[in-house]
Amino acid sequence: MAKKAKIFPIYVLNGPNLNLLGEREPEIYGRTTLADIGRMAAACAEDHGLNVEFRQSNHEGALVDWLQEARSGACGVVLNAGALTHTSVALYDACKALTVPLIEVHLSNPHAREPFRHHSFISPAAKGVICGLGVQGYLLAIDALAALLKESTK
Ligand code: CA2
Repeated sequence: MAKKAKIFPIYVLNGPNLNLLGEREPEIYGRTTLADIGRMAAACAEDHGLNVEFRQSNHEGALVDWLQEARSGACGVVLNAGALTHTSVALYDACKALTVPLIEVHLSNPHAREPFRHHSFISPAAKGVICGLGVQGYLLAIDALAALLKESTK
């Protein structure tokens, strides 16, 4: 019998303070919690026959470790690096080293906010960037990765 190829999960990685979603600043980030987003992401991936590995850390090094892990353990990455987006060369290097497609996501639109949020160290390493669409952005990113994966396995 022919062996079925293993499909790795989509890593959905979240950076500092995103664990506070739904608790503070609902006017900017909405009322949905990160756990809610995790459940919605899992359901969206399942519709595509995929799984997600959904994680959050307040620590830059943990995110670097997970991005390195994704090189051999993920079929794609959705990254909301939080404020590290605007500061982290280490995350830029880890994103550049990815061997799978990366979609950068932000709940808010950083370009419509303070000037220090206008630059992203992630964007140059990303296949695409989605911002300002709230939780929907995560789901659109999963849809996009599913389409890319389908295209690459044709
Ligand atoms: O809009 C986004 O998704 C951001 O990545 C969120 C980051 C911010 O630094 C980026 O510029 C844009 C902040 C995440 C902190 O989230 C909180 C949620 C609730 C209460 C306080 C912070």
